[in-house]
Amino acid sequence: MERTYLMVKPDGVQRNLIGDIVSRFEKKGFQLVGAKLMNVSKATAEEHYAEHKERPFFGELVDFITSGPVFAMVWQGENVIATARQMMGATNPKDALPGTIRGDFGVTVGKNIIHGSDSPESAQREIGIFFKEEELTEYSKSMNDWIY
Ligand code: DAT
Ligand code: MG
Repeated sequence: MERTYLMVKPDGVQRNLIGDIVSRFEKKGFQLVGAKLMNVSKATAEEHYAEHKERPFFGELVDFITSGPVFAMVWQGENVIATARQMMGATNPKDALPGTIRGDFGVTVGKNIIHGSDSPESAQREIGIFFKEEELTEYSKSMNDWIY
């Protein structure tokens, strides 16, 4: 089953949005595999956002993601990577539709509430950056019979 890395960014944690965000993915029918509230080190932030290191906003991005605790999560389900991206909404909240997380809660691109992996390769890479194998749980949920 496909897995993705999702992270409530420091603005989402400070704004008490962890519960709402977790609830959306739960209600959708995805399964939580691992989660933790954590501080991100500068080195981890730079590794996570390595693809953006030449972009002018890279420094701000690293400063922001290390500015307070994040809520790191791994979710599992059919097409969870692409579906979670749709549920997050466009990168810039001004373009994100109502009903999406960024559309409902965000205003500016620099504080857009949530991160989500954008491909199977980035999901595998990002899960590996933030979680040890033993922090992820394999369990069956009877509710899955009513989802699949
Ligand atoms: P996403 O988070 O939707 O995958 P991304 O990978 O292109 O978007 O960029 C990573 C983060 O960098 C994004 O969530 C917010 C920030 N960012 C992107 N474009 C930006 C810009 N033009 N100015 C400031 N921050 C930006
Ligand atoms: Mg991205």
